[in-house]
Amino acid sequence: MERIYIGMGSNLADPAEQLRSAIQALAQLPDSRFAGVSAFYQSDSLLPGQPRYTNAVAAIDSELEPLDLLDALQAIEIDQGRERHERWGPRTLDLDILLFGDRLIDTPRLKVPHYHMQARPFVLYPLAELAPATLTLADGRSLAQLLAECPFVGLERLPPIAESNQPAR
Ligand code: A4P
Ligand code: MG
Repeated sequence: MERIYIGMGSNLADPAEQLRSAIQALAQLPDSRFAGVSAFYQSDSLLPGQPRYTNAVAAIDSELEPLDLLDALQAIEIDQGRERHERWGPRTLDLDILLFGDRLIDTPRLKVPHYHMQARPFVLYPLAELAPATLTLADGRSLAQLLAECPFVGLERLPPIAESNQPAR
């Protein structure tokens, strides 16, 4: 089993509901165990003119190979109505593999750690709810260092509603 962190984002069609559905789907992944989810966070889109995003990070422990997990995540995105028209376009659901154990993956379809995670508050702050501050990325920087360089600006942490983010058991 390897610990995998998955970044979730949505800015269309009731984003919080999209994330809750994604959590239920992640809890059903084969050969995997759901290990937790952060609070939900809202922030403006990095691209102007798009609706605000809701983001969260989930953790799973899995025996899936990275590309099999990517296939499964893309199937969940499509299942929830994701249409790819333009890069960075608005989306019902985006699932990014942030970290996969301590693997460094650099293939055409999959790059891990996820390329932009190190400077995005809407990734780092929810990740910090689940991962130890001593967690170290492939470039040697710890999560604590990345957080120190990434101010909590423009981010709104939504109050957790009693266990509503957790998958049904
Ligand atoms: N791919 C490569 N590595 C990975 C990985 N680690 N995890 C490939 C998942 N996929 C990975 O992804 C394009 C291709 O990346 C996939 O086919 C896969 O083979 P995509 O999801 O179709 O494209 P995208 O999401 O439009 O592009 P990208 O670069 O992933 O965009 P981002 O970085 O997700 O940015 N503002 C806020 N506040 N919150 C957001 O979540 N997100 C974006 C999109 C812009 N602004 C945002 C947010
Ligand atoms: Mg993506």
